[in-house]
Amino acid sequence: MLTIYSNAHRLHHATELKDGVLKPCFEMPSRADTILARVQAVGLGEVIAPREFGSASYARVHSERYVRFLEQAWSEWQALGRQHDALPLIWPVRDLRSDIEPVHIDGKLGFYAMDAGVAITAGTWQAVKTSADLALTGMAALAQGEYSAFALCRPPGHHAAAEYMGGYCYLNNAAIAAQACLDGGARRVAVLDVDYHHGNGTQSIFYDRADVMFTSLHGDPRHSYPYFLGHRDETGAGAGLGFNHNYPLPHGTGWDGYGAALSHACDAIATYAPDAVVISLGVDTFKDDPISHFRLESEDFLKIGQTIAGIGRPTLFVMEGGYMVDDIGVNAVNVLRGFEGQR
Ligand code: OKP
Ligand code: ZN
Repeated sequence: MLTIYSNAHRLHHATELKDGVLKPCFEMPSRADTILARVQAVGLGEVIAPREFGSASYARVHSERYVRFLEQAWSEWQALGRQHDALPLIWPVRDLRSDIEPVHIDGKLGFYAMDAGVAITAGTWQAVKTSADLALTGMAALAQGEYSAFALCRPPGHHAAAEYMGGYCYLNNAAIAAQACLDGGARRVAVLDVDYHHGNGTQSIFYDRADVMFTSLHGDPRHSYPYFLGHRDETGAGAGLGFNHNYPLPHGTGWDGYGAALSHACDAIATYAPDAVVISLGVDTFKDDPISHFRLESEDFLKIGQTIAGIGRPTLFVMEGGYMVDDIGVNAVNVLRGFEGQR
């Protein structure tokens, strides 16, 4: 399987507010390094650099003003003499207005952020746009006849929606790739999100559309981040009604519960008959993940890949979460090897 990778991810290493304290993000550069090392160790296939696509491709699923904000936030922050990571500190909850974009950077950060896990640093935009380019390059490879590809994205993307960032995510790499597939002439794309956390951003972007079916298996949002989306009764709206499927699962879920839900989800995706499948590949479902609560073993990730292969469609894997860095390479690449039939 082709892997698309860039060193640009290293330009982003930020702090997050966790347990009331600013700490280095669990989403750290060594994650991608470990996955790349495993890709090379097992000889998964060629590793190529991304092409540059540019903001117009990102603005197919994000608003132009949001993309502009991401691009300019660090220089606006720095212009005030600030040197630490740019983090939001006020949010437009319920009856505050969220229709007028603030001018001040402190207002803008809150306006465009869902949480305090998305710091912007000097290198963030370069890393973020390159991450989206990885997914777009992977989708371009499928368009040129590759049956599968692995975009080794970092930062991840699935919590980012049309106009907000959150949960370590800035641009929604999977959604940008899915949209590019449609723009290239496909009629239907399925996005399957197997990260531990609900893919709220991807769901939000495609919620009222029938040309992208979104399916997510994740920790029940009553107990797990992102808390405010990902319930079973969110089934789509308007033309998209019936094209959104959530499988919230309880803490402690192991292969029995997970495999059953995944098989059900993949059967529904096969029935949808998409031209291509995009997998939001998180491996934070692993038993030792430090911020998640499922109990998958490393071997179970092979079975995830095998089950996805059963859909029988060209497939782009887009890296999302997974924070047990020691095992993230084995677990992520196990999904890819399982998909390929453990060559
Ligand atoms: C990103 B991805 C829990 C804090 C949660 C945000 C988690 C973002 C996960 N104590 N922080 O979906 O892996
Ligand atoms: Zn996650």
